[in-house]
Amino acid sequence: MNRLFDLAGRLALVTGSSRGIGRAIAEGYVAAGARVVINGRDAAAVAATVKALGASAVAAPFDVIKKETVETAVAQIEKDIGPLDILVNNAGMTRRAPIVDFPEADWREIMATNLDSVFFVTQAVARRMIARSRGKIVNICSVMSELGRPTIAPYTASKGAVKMLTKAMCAEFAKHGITANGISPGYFGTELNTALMNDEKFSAWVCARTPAGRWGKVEELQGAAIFLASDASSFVNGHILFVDGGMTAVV
Ligand code: GCO
Repeated sequence: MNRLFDLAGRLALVTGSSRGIGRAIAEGYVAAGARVVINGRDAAAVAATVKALGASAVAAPFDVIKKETVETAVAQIEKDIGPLDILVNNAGMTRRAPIVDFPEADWREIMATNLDSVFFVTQAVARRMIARSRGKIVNICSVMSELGRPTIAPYTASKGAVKMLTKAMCAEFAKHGITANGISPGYFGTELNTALMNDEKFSAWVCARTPAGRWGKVEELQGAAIFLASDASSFVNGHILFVDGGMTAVV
């Protein structure tokens, strides 16, 4: 049974993996036997994460929102480190303000980080996966791929788009032996949510709105990420797997 979830001999690129959900997924992949390319814009943070993860981790600090940079970086990774078996499009950010007050620059930064990056990195990696007739793509969506709440409209729009991009990838890539699936986290204790976790009222709302009655721990995303990157999900495609403590199952 373990063979189904074994990532030994596989190489994964996890964008935005120097911290938060991306780092947790990278740690899970190392534990499952994979080598992992750690990515982020901050080279020092990437280096620190690689040091912490050990010999199975390799640094690739590049900006995922620039198409040319992405193409060069992916070519370099495949030349210097090896062919990518797994891609996790995780890089993401948020800002919070009412729609009518939302600055244009913030809208564009969120869409570039959360959506353009998924498109550009997937273009570069999937082209090579197609040539090899195999690959596993995992896109980090959100409960906001399905639900809205005030002050995060750009983030919500971006995560809804990532959900649909995942299904579009399935439509084009499945015949090449590639699966493309999404993971939709609920409310997790990450830097992206520090302000919310420190807000007693909001945190109480999250715990009441989540059937599990609590915030998620990032290590609780590792199982879903390993499943969707492994042979265990060979006939799972275009699926969005919610890891949200039941939030989207209830009113
Ligand atoms: C917020 C939060 C959410 C969650 C996450 C859930 O402002 O409501 O940041 O966006 O963090 O996206 O999947």
